[in-house]
Amino acid sequence: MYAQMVETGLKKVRTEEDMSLDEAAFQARIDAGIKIEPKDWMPEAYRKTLIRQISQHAHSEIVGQLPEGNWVTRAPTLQRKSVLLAKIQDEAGHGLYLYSAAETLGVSRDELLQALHAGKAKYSSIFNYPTLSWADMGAIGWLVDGSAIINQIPLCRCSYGPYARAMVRVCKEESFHARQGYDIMMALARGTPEQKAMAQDALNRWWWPSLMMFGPSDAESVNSAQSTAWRIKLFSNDELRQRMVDQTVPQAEYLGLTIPDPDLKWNEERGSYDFGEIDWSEFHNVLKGNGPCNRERLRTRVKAYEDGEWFRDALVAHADKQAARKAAA
Ligand code: FAQ
Repeated sequence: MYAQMVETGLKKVRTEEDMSLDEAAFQARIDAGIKIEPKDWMPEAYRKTLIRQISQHAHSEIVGQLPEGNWVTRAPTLQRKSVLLAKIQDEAGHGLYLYSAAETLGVSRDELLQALHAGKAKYSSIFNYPTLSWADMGAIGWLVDGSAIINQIPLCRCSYGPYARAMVRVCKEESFHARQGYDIMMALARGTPEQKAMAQDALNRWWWPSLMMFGPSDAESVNSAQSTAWRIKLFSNDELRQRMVDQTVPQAEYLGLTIPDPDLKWNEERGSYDFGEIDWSEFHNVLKGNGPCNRERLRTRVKAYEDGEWFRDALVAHADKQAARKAAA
């Protein structure tokens, strides 16, 4: 079945000649822009790729609550506190839609969580960095949610129906998140010299990790070619990263802040910014579990899961009781 493959960069993509009749029909539906739904036939590798990506995405949303959760009790005003709280609750909601979307592929939420808690499943590298000041709430909303939107808008048109539909609502909420982050940055940038310095420091620390969120360069992205053929990915990691830089530089200029990249330069010919080399050794180190907060994040998630066991048990007991009552009626 996997006899003939075509090399595309680092990744092997299945050609028409390799495909069974079912697989060729499946690929033709994807090429025609028809959504794949849970009960449709799909190649095992497509199912596995989606489970991998959607569950990593769900884990990112859930673990992603932790860096901001750190500042709920220290938000400077009641309004900032309620906005931040609402945003963090939205992230929990995103995790839940995404776990539900993954479950439509025949995997249970418990299995997915076990993989996360055992350190086997990935979540976004960005959430392994500490939040040292209130300005980090601004930088996360502006840069991290901003990057998430750029990555996720195309996913609203991806080939798998439940994932694409979940993304529509997620993207709407992410837009509010990015806006609230920029609003914090604006208040700080227009504040006292100390506040502006705090905003600059947050930008300095979050800029490069935000660029890393888009994943390895196209030349090193092992999953891109096949995911693109299956329309799980509509744009490459580098294309989306470039979009983020082009969109964000003018926003930084408006704030009067400096992007921490001496090589950043407008390229007249390309009509976009050239930017400096990303430190990929830092990215790989974070992925290996050695970022500044990896261990703390995982420990916190495992503890929250264990502490919530009584509540999950109560829900199941209640559901069982309801089902028994219905059956007896
Ligand atoms: N962190 O071959 P590729 C958010 C892994 S949500 C960790 O390019 P692919 C909202 C990748 O999994 C943020 N691992 O892989 C929020 C693969 O390893 P594997 C999450 C990364 O799948 C805001 C290996 O490297 N968003 O922020 C990362 O084609 C604020 C090779 O990479 C999504 O998950 C990374 N940054 O492309 C919440 C969006 N990058 O799995 C709270 C959906 C790569 O083979 C507060 N996901 N890796 O072992 C995607 O679009 C893709 O999965 C990519 C990676 C682009 C992340």
